[in-house]
Amino acid sequence: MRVLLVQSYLGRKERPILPLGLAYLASHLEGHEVSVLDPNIAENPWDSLKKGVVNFKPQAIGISLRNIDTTQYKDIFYYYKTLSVTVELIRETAPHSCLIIGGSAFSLYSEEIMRQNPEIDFGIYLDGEKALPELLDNLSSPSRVKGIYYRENGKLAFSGLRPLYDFDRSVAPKRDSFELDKYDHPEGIGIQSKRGCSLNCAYCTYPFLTGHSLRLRHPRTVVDEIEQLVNKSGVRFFMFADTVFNLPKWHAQQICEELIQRGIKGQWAAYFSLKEIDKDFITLAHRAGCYRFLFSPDGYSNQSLRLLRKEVDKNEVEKVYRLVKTLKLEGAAFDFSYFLNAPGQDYLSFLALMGLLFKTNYLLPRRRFMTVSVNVARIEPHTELHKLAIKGGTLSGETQLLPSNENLLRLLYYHNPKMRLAETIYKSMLTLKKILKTL
Ligand code: B12
Repeated sequence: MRVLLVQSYLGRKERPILPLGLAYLASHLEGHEVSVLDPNIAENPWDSLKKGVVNFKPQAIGISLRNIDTTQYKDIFYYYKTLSVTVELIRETAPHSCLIIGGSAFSLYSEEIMRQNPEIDFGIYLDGEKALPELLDNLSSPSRVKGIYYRENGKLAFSGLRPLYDFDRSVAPKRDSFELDKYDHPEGIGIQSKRGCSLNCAYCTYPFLTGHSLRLRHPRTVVDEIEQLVNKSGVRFFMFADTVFNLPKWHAQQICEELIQRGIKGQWAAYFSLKEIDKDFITLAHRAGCYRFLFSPDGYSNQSLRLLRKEVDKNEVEKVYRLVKTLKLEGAAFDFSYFLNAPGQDYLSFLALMGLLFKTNYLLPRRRFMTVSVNVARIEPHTELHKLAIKGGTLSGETQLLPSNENLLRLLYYHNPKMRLAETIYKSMLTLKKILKTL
Protein backbone atom coordinates (compact mmCIF):
# COMPACT_ATOMS: atom_id res chain seq x y z
CA MET A 1 0.00 0.00 0.00
CA ARG A 2 1.19 3.59 -0.65
CA VAL A 3 1.32 5.28 2.76
CA LEU A 4 1.97 8.98 3.26
CA LEU A 5 3.04 10.01 6.77
CA VAL A 6 2.45 13.69 7.51
CA GLN A 7 3.61 15.72 10.50
CA SER A 8 0.88 18.15 11.49
CA TYR A 9 1.63 21.74 10.57
CA LEU A 10 2.10 24.01 13.58
CA GLY A 11 0.50 27.01 11.92
CA ARG A 12 3.49 29.34 12.22
CA LYS A 13 7.24 29.30 11.63
CA GLU A 14 9.20 27.69 14.47
CA ARG A 15 12.48 25.89 14.72
CA PRO A 16 11.51 22.50 13.31
CA ILE A 17 11.73 19.26 15.29
CA LEU A 18 12.41 16.11 13.27
CA PRO A 19 9.20 14.02 13.53
CA LEU A 20 10.62 11.16 15.59
CA GLY A 21 7.27 9.38 15.92
CA LEU A 22 6.92 9.22 12.12
CA ALA A 23 10.54 8.08 11.75
CA TYR A 24 9.73 5.14 14.06
CA LEU A 25 6.57 4.34 12.11
CA ALA A 26 8.46 4.49 8.80
CA SER A 27 10.88 1.83 10.06
CA HIS A 28 7.98 -0.50 10.89
CA LEU A 29 6.11 -0.40 7.59
CA GLU A 30 7.95 -3.05 5.64
CA GLY A 31 6.12 -4.17 2.55
CA HIS A 32 4.50 -0.75 2.08
CA GLU A 33 5.64 2.11 -0.11
CA VAL A 34 6.19 4.92 2.40
CA SER A 35 6.69 8.64 1.91
CA VAL A 36 7.04 11.26 4.67
CA LEU A 37 6.19 14.93 4.69
CA ASP A 38 6.84 17.66 7.24
CA PRO A 39 5.13 20.89 6.17
CA ASN A 40 6.93 22.72 8.99
CA ILE A 41 10.14 22.84 6.97
CA ALA A 42 8.48 23.99 3.75
CA GLU A 43 8.50 27.53 2.43
CA ASN A 44 4.77 27.18 1.77
CA PRO A 45 3.43 24.51 4.13
CA TRP A 46 -0.10 24.15 2.69
CA ASP A 47 1.21 24.01 -0.85
CA SER A 48 3.75 21.35 0.07
CA LEU A 49 1.03 19.25 1.70
CA LYS A 50 -1.22 19.53 -1.32
CA LYS A 51 1.59 18.69 -3.75
CA GLY A 52 2.74 15.80 -1.55
CA VAL A 53 -0.71 14.24 -1.63
CA VAL A 54 -1.32 14.86 -5.34
CA ASN A 55 2.08 13.53 -6.45
CA PHE A 56 2.29 10.45 -4.23
CA LYS A 57 -1.37 9.39 -4.62
CA PRO A 58 -1.45 7.69 -1.24
CA GLN A 59 -3.96 4.98 -0.40
CA ALA A 60 -3.50 5.69 3.30
CA ILE A 61 -2.45 8.92 4.99
CA GLY A 62 -1.23 9.08 8.58
CA ILE A 63 -1.24 12.42 10.39
CA SER A 64 0.99 12.81 13.43
CA LEU A 65 -0.54 15.26 15.87
CA ARG A 66 2.36 16.03 18.19
CA ASN A 67 1.29 19.31 19.74
CA ILE A 68 -1.94 20.99 20.77
CA ASP A 69 -0.56 24.30 22.00
CA THR A 70 2.67 25.88 23.19
CA THR A 71 1.98 25.29 26.92
CA GLN A 72 3.93 28.54 27.43
CA TYR A 73 2.01 31.25 29.27
CA LYS A 74 4.23 33.96 27.75
CA ASP A 75 3.50 32.73 24.24
CA ILE A 76 0.07 31.13 24.02
CA PHE A 77 -0.60 29.69 20.56
CA TYR A 78 -3.07 27.05 19.41
CA TYR A 79 -1.41 24.61 16.98
CA TYR A 80 -4.50 22.41 17.02
CA LYS A 81 -6.45 24.82 14.81
CA THR A 82 -4.53 23.63 11.75
CA LEU A 83 -5.81 20.07 12.09
CA SER A 84 -9.28 20.70 10.63
CA VAL A 85 -7.70 22.62 7.71
CA THR A 86 -5.30 19.71 7.09
CA VAL A 87 -8.11 17.16 7.15
CA GLU A 88 -10.19 19.26 4.76
CA LEU A 89 -7.28 19.69 2.35
CA ILE A 90 -6.55 15.95 2.37
CA ARG A 91 -10.20 15.07 1.84
CA GLU A 92 -10.37 17.43 -1.15
CA THR A 93 -7.16 16.15 -2.74
CA ALA A 94 -7.42 12.45 -1.89
CA PRO A 95 -11.10 11.77 -1.18
CA HIS A 96 -10.77 8.00 -1.30
CA SER A 97 -7.68 7.59 0.82
CA CYS A 98 -7.91 6.14 4.29
CA LEU A 99 -7.15 8.82 6.89
CA ILE A 100 -5.46 7.78 10.15
CA ILE A 101 -4.32 9.95 13.04
CA GLY A 102 -1.94 9.34 15.96
CA GLY A 103 0.67 11.17 18.03
CA SER A 104 1.14 12.26 21.63
CA ALA A 105 -1.27 15.20 21.40
CA PHE A 106 -3.84 12.97 19.72
CA SER A 107 -3.57 10.37 22.49
CA LEU A 108 -4.13 13.03 25.17
CA TYR A 109 -7.47 14.06 23.63
CA SER A 110 -8.25 11.05 21.45
CA GLU A 111 -12.01 10.87 21.88
CA GLU A 112 -12.65 14.60 21.52
CA ILE A 113 -10.46 14.76 18.41
CA MET A 114 -12.19 11.80 16.76
CA ARG A 115 -15.61 13.36 17.49
CA GLN A 116 -14.60 16.83 16.28
CA ASN A 117 -13.14 15.46 13.02
CA PRO A 118 -15.60 12.96 11.55
CA GLU A 119 -13.60 12.84 8.29
CA ILE A 120 -10.79 10.97 10.06
CA ASP A 121 -11.34 7.23 9.66
CA PHE A 122 -9.08 5.82 12.37
CA GLY A 123 -7.18 6.99 15.42
CA ILE A 124 -4.26 5.10 16.93
CA TYR A 125 -3.92 5.46 20.66
CA LEU A 126 -0.34 5.69 22.08
CA ASP A 127 2.52 3.66 20.50
CA GLY A 128 2.03 3.17 16.78
CA GLU A 129 4.84 0.84 15.69
CA LYS A 130 2.78 -2.34 15.78
CA ALA A 131 -0.73 -0.89 15.68
CA LEU A 132 -0.33 0.96 12.36
CA PRO A 133 0.89 -1.98 10.22
CA GLU A 134 -1.72 -4.22 11.85
CA LEU A 135 -4.43 -1.71 11.07
CA LEU A 136 -3.29 -1.39 7.44
CA ASP A 137 -3.70 -5.16 7.15
CA ASN A 138 -7.19 -5.02 8.70
CA LEU A 139 -8.78 -1.86 7.35
CA SER A 140 -12.14 -3.56 6.91
CA SER A 141 -12.08 -5.20 10.35
CA PRO A 142 -10.43 -2.66 12.69
CA SER A 143 -12.04 -4.13 15.81
CA ARG A 144 -9.52 -6.99 15.49
CA VAL A 145 -6.62 -4.60 16.10
CA LYS A 146 -6.09 -3.29 19.65
CA GLY A 147 -5.56 0.40 20.36
CA ILE A 148 -7.75 1.67 17.48
CA TYR A 149 -10.54 4.24 17.34
CA TYR A 150 -12.84 3.51 14.43
CA ARG A 151 -16.39 4.27 13.34
CA GLU A 152 -19.18 1.74 13.38
CA ASN A 153 -22.75 2.53 12.28
CA GLY A 154 -22.02 6.23 12.63
CA LYS A 155 -20.69 5.82 16.18
CA LEU A 156 -17.17 6.09 17.55
CA ALA A 157 -15.77 2.81 18.84
CA PHE A 158 -12.51 1.79 20.54
CA SER A 159 -11.03 -1.66 20.08
CA GLY A 160 -9.47 -1.77 23.58
CA LEU A 161 -6.05 -1.11 25.06
CA ARG A 162 -3.06 -2.90 23.64
CA PRO A 163 0.06 -3.83 25.63
CA LEU A 164 2.83 -1.24 25.45
CA TYR A 165 5.16 -1.69 22.51
CA ASP A 166 8.27 -3.73 23.24
CA PHE A 167 10.51 -0.70 22.82
CA ASP A 168 13.69 -2.32 24.13
CA ARG A 169 13.74 -4.49 21.02
CA SER A 170 12.77 -1.78 18.56
CA VAL A 171 14.61 -1.25 15.30
CA ALA A 172 16.07 2.23 14.86
CA PRO A 173 13.85 5.02 13.51
CA LYS A 174 14.26 5.90 9.83
CA ARG A 175 15.43 9.47 10.26
CA ASP A 176 17.02 9.49 6.83
CA SER A 177 13.52 9.59 5.30
CA PHE A 178 13.65 13.26 6.34
CA GLU A 179 16.00 16.02 5.18
CA LEU A 180 18.27 15.93 8.23
CA ASP A 181 20.01 19.22 7.47
CA LYS A 182 16.70 21.09 7.87
CA TYR A 183 16.70 20.18 11.57
CA ASP A 184 20.28 21.27 12.24
CA HIS A 185 19.86 23.21 15.49
CA PRO A 186 20.48 22.22 19.12
CA GLU A 187 17.04 20.68 19.78
CA GLY A 188 16.16 19.54 16.28
CA ILE A 189 16.94 15.83 16.33
CA GLY A 190 15.71 13.53 19.08
CA ILE A 191 17.12 10.21 20.33
CA GLN A 192 15.11 7.97 22.63
CA SER A 193 17.05 5.78 25.03
CA LYS A 194 13.91 4.64 26.80
CA ARG A 195 10.14 4.96 26.97
CA GLY A 196 8.20 5.35 30.17
CA CYS A 197 8.59 7.51 33.25
CA SER A 198 8.86 6.24 36.81
CA LEU A 199 8.19 9.70 38.26
CA ASN A 200 4.79 10.96 39.24
CA CYS A 201 4.88 14.77 38.82
CA ALA A 202 1.44 16.27 39.37
CA TYR A 203 1.29 18.32 36.14
CA CYS A 204 2.88 15.85 33.77
CA THR A 205 1.39 13.68 31.04
CA TYR A 206 4.45 11.50 30.43
CA PRO A 207 3.42 8.47 32.53
CA PHE A 208 0.04 8.55 30.80
CA LEU A 209 1.64 8.77 27.36
CA THR A 210 4.45 6.28 27.81
CA GLY A 211 3.60 4.25 30.93
CA HIS A 212 5.08 4.14 34.43
CA SER A 213 7.41 1.25 33.85
CA LEU A 214 10.62 1.89 31.97
CA ARG A 215 11.33 0.26 28.64
CA LEU A 216 15.09 0.67 28.32
CA ARG A 217 17.06 0.19 25.14
CA HIS A 218 20.47 -1.35 25.47
CA PRO A 219 23.05 1.46 25.91
CA ARG A 220 25.16 0.05 23.07
CA THR A 221 22.19 0.10 20.68
CA VAL A 222 21.42 3.69 21.67
CA VAL A 223 25.01 4.69 20.99
CA ASP A 224 25.04 2.76 17.67
CA GLU A 225 22.18 5.00 16.60
CA ILE A 226 24.00 8.14 17.74
CA GLU A 227 27.21 7.04 16.05
CA GLN A 228 25.36 6.55 12.80
CA LEU A 229 23.83 10.01 13.08
CA VAL A 230 26.97 11.88 14.06
CA ASN A 231 29.70 10.01 12.17
CA LYS A 232 27.78 8.98 9.05
CA SER A 233 25.04 11.58 8.64
CA GLY A 234 27.10 14.51 9.95
CA VAL A 235 24.60 15.57 12.63
CA ARG A 236 26.19 17.99 15.10
CA PHE A 237 23.52 18.30 17.77
CA PHE A 238 20.90 16.02 19.20
CA MET A 239 18.62 15.89 22.20
CA PHE A 240 17.50 12.96 24.30
CA ALA A 241 13.74 12.75 23.82
CA ASP A 242 13.45 10.75 27.03
CA THR A 243 11.20 12.05 29.77
CA VAL A 244 14.31 12.29 31.93
CA PHE A 245 17.71 11.01 30.80
CA ASN A 246 19.35 10.16 34.13
CA LEU A 247 16.84 7.68 35.60
CA PRO A 248 17.89 4.98 36.02
CA LYS A 249 21.35 6.38 36.59
CA TRP A 250 23.27 3.24 35.59
CA HIS A 251 21.63 3.30 32.15
CA ALA A 252 22.54 6.94 31.54
CA GLN A 253 26.05 6.32 32.86
CA GLN A 254 26.59 3.42 30.47
CA ILE A 255 25.40 5.50 27.52
CA CYS A 256 27.80 8.30 28.48
CA GLU A 257 30.70 5.89 28.96
CA GLU A 258 30.01 4.27 25.59
CA LEU A 259 29.88 7.70 23.89
CA ILE A 260 33.24 8.62 25.44
CA GLN A 261 34.83 5.28 24.63
CA ARG A 262 33.82 5.50 20.96
CA GLY A 263 34.99 9.12 20.76
CA ILE A 264 31.67 10.40 19.37
CA LYS A 265 31.83 14.15 19.03
CA GLY A 266 28.15 15.20 18.85
CA GLN A 267 26.83 17.70 21.35
CA TRP A 268 23.61 17.01 23.15
CA ALA A 269 20.98 18.26 25.58
CA ALA A 270 18.64 16.40 27.91
CA TYR A 271 16.11 16.75 30.69
CA PHE A 272 17.51 15.57 34.02
CA SER A 273 15.77 14.66 37.24
CA LEU A 274 17.27 16.27 40.34
CA LYS A 275 17.35 12.84 41.88
CA GLU A 276 20.68 11.02 41.57
CA ILE A 277 22.59 14.11 40.45
CA ASP A 278 26.14 14.50 41.69
CA LYS A 279 29.40 16.01 40.51
CA ASP A 280 30.74 12.78 39.00
CA PHE A 281 27.62 12.22 36.95
CA ILE A 282 27.49 15.78 35.60
CA THR A 283 31.17 15.66 34.71
CA LEU A 284 30.72 12.31 32.97
CA ALA A 285 27.71 13.58 30.95
CA HIS A 286 29.68 16.69 29.98
CA ARG A 287 32.65 14.60 28.82
CA ALA A 288 30.18 12.56 26.75
CA GLY A 289 29.02 15.71 24.93
CA CYS A 290 26.21 17.11 27.08
CA TYR A 291 26.32 20.87 26.90
CA ARG A 292 22.78 21.67 28.04
CA PHE A 293 21.38 20.31 31.29
CA LEU A 294 17.68 21.01 31.76
CA PHE A 295 16.28 20.63 35.26
CA SER A 296 12.63 21.11 36.25
CA PRO A 297 12.46 21.56 40.02
CA ASP A 298 9.15 23.40 39.39
CA GLY A 299 8.46 24.21 43.06
CA TYR A 300 10.51 26.46 45.31
CA SER A 301 9.18 25.42 48.71
CA ASN A 302 8.81 22.07 50.42
CA GLN A 303 5.04 22.44 50.34
CA SER A 304 5.03 23.04 46.54
CA LEU A 305 7.49 20.25 45.89
CA ARG A 306 5.30 17.89 47.90
CA LEU A 307 2.07 18.91 46.14
CA LEU A 308 3.78 18.69 42.77
CA ARG A 309 4.96 15.21 43.82
CA LYS A 310 8.54 15.94 42.82
CA GLU A 311 10.08 13.33 45.16
CA VAL A 312 12.81 15.79 46.18
CA ASP A 313 12.82 18.49 48.87
CA LYS A 314 14.07 22.05 48.72
CA ASN A 315 17.42 21.11 50.24
CA GLU A 316 18.07 18.65 47.44
CA VAL A 317 17.10 21.25 44.82
CA GLU A 318 19.45 23.78 46.37
CA LYS A 319 22.23 21.24 46.66
CA VAL A 320 22.15 20.65 42.89
CA TYR A 321 21.94 24.40 42.22
CA ARG A 322 25.01 25.07 44.43
CA LEU A 323 26.92 22.16 42.89
CA VAL A 324 26.32 23.42 39.36
CA LYS A 325 27.33 26.95 40.36
CA THR A 326 30.76 25.80 41.47
CA LEU A 327 31.44 23.59 38.44
CA LYS A 328 33.54 25.00 35.66
CA LEU A 329 32.65 22.92 32.64
CA GLU A 330 33.51 24.49 29.32
CA GLY A 331 30.48 25.35 27.20
CA ALA A 332 27.98 23.74 29.56
CA ALA A 333 24.70 25.49 30.32
CA PHE A 334 22.25 24.64 33.08
CA ASP A 335 18.62 25.65 33.19
CA PHE A 336 16.34 25.40 36.21
CA SER A 337 12.68 25.90 35.42
CA TYR A 338 10.01 26.75 37.99
CA PHE A 339 6.32 27.49 38.12
CA LEU A 340 5.54 31.05 39.09
CA ASN A 341 2.47 30.10 41.07
CA ALA A 342 2.68 26.38 41.81
CA PRO A 343 0.21 24.81 44.21
CA GLY A 344 1.53 25.27 47.73
CA GLN A 345 3.46 28.43 46.77
CA ASP A 346 3.20 31.31 49.24
CA TYR A 347 4.46 34.90 49.05
CA LEU A 348 7.64 34.09 50.93
CA SER A 349 8.64 31.35 48.51
CA PHE A 350 7.54 33.52 45.56
CA LEU A 351 9.87 36.31 46.71
CA ALA A 352 12.66 33.79 47.27
CA LEU A 353 12.11 32.50 43.73
CA MET A 354 12.24 36.01 42.28
CA GLY A 355 15.47 36.56 44.21
CA LEU A 356 16.94 33.38 42.77
CA LEU A 357 15.88 34.37 39.26
CA PHE A 358 17.43 37.82 39.55
CA LYS A 359 20.63 36.54 41.14
CA THR A 360 21.08 33.74 38.60
CA ASN A 361 20.11 35.54 35.42
CA TYR A 362 21.66 38.94 36.13
CA LEU A 363 24.30 38.76 38.85
CA LEU A 364 26.33 35.64 38.31
CA PRO A 365 29.83 36.47 37.07
CA ARG A 366 29.84 34.05 34.12
CA ARG A 367 26.42 35.14 32.91
CA ARG A 368 24.14 32.73 31.14
CA PHE A 369 25.93 29.50 31.96
CA MET A 370 23.10 29.14 34.45
CA THR A 371 19.55 30.35 33.98
CA VAL A 372 16.34 30.26 35.95
CA SER A 373 13.19 30.30 33.86
CA VAL A 374 9.61 30.55 35.03
CA ASN A 375 6.35 29.44 33.47
CA VAL A 376 2.76 28.88 34.50
CA ALA A 377 1.64 25.26 34.30
CA ARG A 378 -0.78 24.39 31.50
CA ILE A 379 -3.39 22.05 32.96
CA GLU A 380 -3.20 18.85 30.96
CA PRO A 381 -5.71 16.00 31.00
CA HIS A 382 -5.01 12.80 32.98
CA THR A 383 -2.95 14.71 35.57
CA GLU A 384 -3.15 15.36 39.30
CA LEU A 385 -2.89 19.11 38.63
CA HIS A 386 -6.19 18.96 36.76
CA LYS A 387 -7.82 17.53 39.90
CA LEU A 388 -6.06 20.09 42.12
CA ALA A 389 -7.32 22.97 39.95
CA ILE A 390 -10.90 21.71 40.17
CA LYS A 391 -10.57 21.10 43.92
CA GLY A 392 -9.08 24.57 44.43
CA GLY A 393 -12.02 26.12 42.57
CA THR A 394 -9.92 27.79 39.87
CA LEU A 395 -11.23 25.51 37.11
CA SER A 396 -14.66 24.05 36.63
CA GLY A 397 -14.91 20.31 36.18
CA GLU A 398 -16.90 21.02 33.01
CA THR A 399 -14.14 23.06 31.34
CA GLN A 400 -12.84 21.48 28.14
CA LEU A 401 -9.04 21.19 28.17
CA LEU A 402 -9.16 21.07 24.36
CA PRO A 403 -10.95 24.39 23.96
CA SER A 404 -13.12 25.47 21.06
CA ASN A 405 -10.94 28.53 20.39
CA GLU A 406 -7.52 30.00 21.14
CA ASN A 407 -8.86 32.73 23.45
CA LEU A 408 -9.98 30.12 25.94
CA LEU A 409 -6.47 28.66 26.22
CA ARG A 410 -5.42 31.35 28.71
CA LEU A 411 -7.97 29.96 31.18
CA LEU A 412 -6.37 26.55 31.11
CA TYR A 413 -3.25 27.47 33.07
CA TYR A 414 -2.91 26.69 36.75
CA HIS A 415 -3.42 29.75 38.91
CA ASN A 416 -2.79 29.29 42.59
CA PRO A 417 -5.75 31.19 44.10
CA LYS A 418 -3.49 32.60 46.84
CA MET A 419 -0.95 33.99 44.40
CA ARG A 420 -2.94 36.31 42.12
CA LEU A 421 -1.00 39.38 43.25
CA ALA A 422 2.30 37.59 42.60
CA GLU A 423 1.28 37.00 39.00
CA THR A 424 0.44 40.67 38.58
CA ILE A 425 3.83 41.64 40.05
CA TYR A 426 5.61 39.27 37.69
CA LYS A 427 3.70 40.56 34.65
CA SER A 428 4.58 44.15 35.62
CA MET A 429 8.25 43.14 35.89
CA LEU A 430 8.11 41.71 32.37
CA THR A 431 6.48 44.87 31.01
CA LEU A 432 9.12 46.99 32.75
CA LYS A 433 11.85 44.83 31.25
CA LYS A 434 10.35 45.30 27.76
CA ILE A 435 10.18 49.08 28.25
CA LEU A 436 13.78 49.23 29.49
CA LYS A 437 14.90 47.24 26.46
CA THR A 438 13.33 49.73 24.06
CA LEU A 439 15.04 52.71 25.74
C1 B12 B 1 11.32 15.28 23.87
C2 B12 B 1 10.17 16.26 23.75
C3 B12 B 1 10.46 17.53 23.27
C4 B12 B 1 11.84 17.94 22.76
C5 B12 B 1 12.00 17.37 21.34
C6 B12 B 1 13.41 17.00 20.99
C7 B12 B 1 13.43 16.30 19.65
N1 B12 B 1 14.21 16.82 18.73
O1 B12 B 1 12.77 15.30 19.43
C8 B12 B 1 11.72 19.50 22.78
C9 B12 B 1 12.22 20.01 24.13
C10 B12 B 1 12.48 20.24 21.69
C11 B12 B 1 10.21 19.68 22.72
C12 B12 B 1 9.61 20.81 22.25
C13 B12 B 1 8.23 21.02 22.30
N2 B12 B 1 7.33 20.24 22.91
CO1 B12 B 1 7.69 18.44 23.52
N3 B12 B 1 7.85 16.69 24.12
C14 B12 B 1 8.85 15.87 24.12
C15 B12 B 1 8.41 14.49 24.67
C16 B12 B 1 8.98 14.33 26.08
C17 B12 B 1 8.81 13.31 23.80
C18 B12 B 1 8.44 13.46 22.32
C19 B12 B 1 9.04 12.35 21.50
O2 B12 B 1 9.90 12.57 20.68
N4 B12 B 1 8.61 11.11 21.72
C20 B12 B 1 9.12 9.94 21.00
C21 B12 B 1 8.26 9.60 19.78
C22 B12 B 1 8.78 8.34 19.14
O3 B12 B 1 6.94 9.37 20.25
P1 B12 B 1 5.64 10.06 19.60
O4 B12 B 1 6.01 11.28 18.88
O5 B12 B 1 4.62 10.15 20.65
O6 B12 B 1 5.17 8.97 18.52
C23 B12 B 1 4.62 7.73 18.85
C24 B12 B 1 3.10 7.74 19.04
O7 B12 B 1 2.58 8.97 19.46
C25 B12 B 1 2.55 7.30 17.73
N5 B12 B 1 2.37 8.28 16.65
C26 B12 B 1 2.95 9.47 16.45
N6 B12 B 1 2.53 10.01 15.31
C27 B12 B 1 1.69 9.15 14.74
C28 B12 B 1 0.98 9.21 13.55
C29 B12 B 1 0.17 8.15 13.18
C30 B12 B 1 -0.56 8.20 11.89
C31 B12 B 1 0.06 7.03 14.04
C32 B12 B 1 -0.79 5.91 13.64
C33 B12 B 1 0.75 6.96 15.24
C34 B12 B 1 1.57 8.03 15.58
O8 B12 B 1 3.51 6.37 17.28
C35 B12 B 1 4.82 6.85 17.63
C36 B12 B 1 5.70 5.67 17.89
O9 B12 B 1 5.17 4.88 18.93
C37 B12 B 1 6.85 14.65 24.67
C38 B12 B 1 6.10 13.95 25.79
C39 B12 B 1 6.01 12.47 25.58
N7 B12 B 1 6.45 11.72 26.52
O10 B12 B 1 5.54 12.02 24.54
C40 B12 B 1 6.67 16.17 24.74
C41 B12 B 1 5.44 16.80 24.09
C42 B12 B 1 5.18 16.14 22.76
N8 B12 B 1 5.85 18.18 23.86
C43 B12 B 1 4.91 19.03 24.01
C44 B12 B 1 5.04 20.44 23.73
C45 B12 B 1 3.87 21.30 24.13
C46 B12 B 1 6.18 20.95 23.14
C47 B12 B 1 6.42 22.41 22.69
C48 B12 B 1 5.24 23.08 22.04
C49 B12 B 1 6.90 23.18 23.93
C50 B12 B 1 7.37 24.58 23.58
N9 B12 B 1 6.51 25.55 23.67
O11 B12 B 1 8.50 24.75 23.22
C51 B12 B 1 7.59 22.24 21.71
C52 B12 B 1 7.13 21.99 20.28
C53 B12 B 1 8.26 21.70 19.33
C54 B12 B 1 7.80 21.45 17.90
N10 B12 B 1 8.25 22.30 16.98
O12 B12 B 1 7.08 20.52 17.61
C55 B12 B 1 3.62 18.39 24.49
C56 B12 B 1 2.51 18.29 23.43
C57 B12 B 1 1.11 18.29 24.05
C58 B12 B 1 0.52 19.66 24.03
N11 B12 B 1 -0.04 20.09 25.14
O13 B12 B 1 0.54 20.32 23.05
C59 B12 B 1 4.14 16.97 24.97
C60 B12 B 1 3.18 15.81 24.81
C61 B12 B 1 4.50 17.16 26.47
C62 B12 B 1 3.32 17.57 27.31
N12 B12 B 1 3.26 18.81 27.74
O14 B12 B 1 2.44 16.80 27.60
N13 B12 B 1 9.56 18.54 23.13
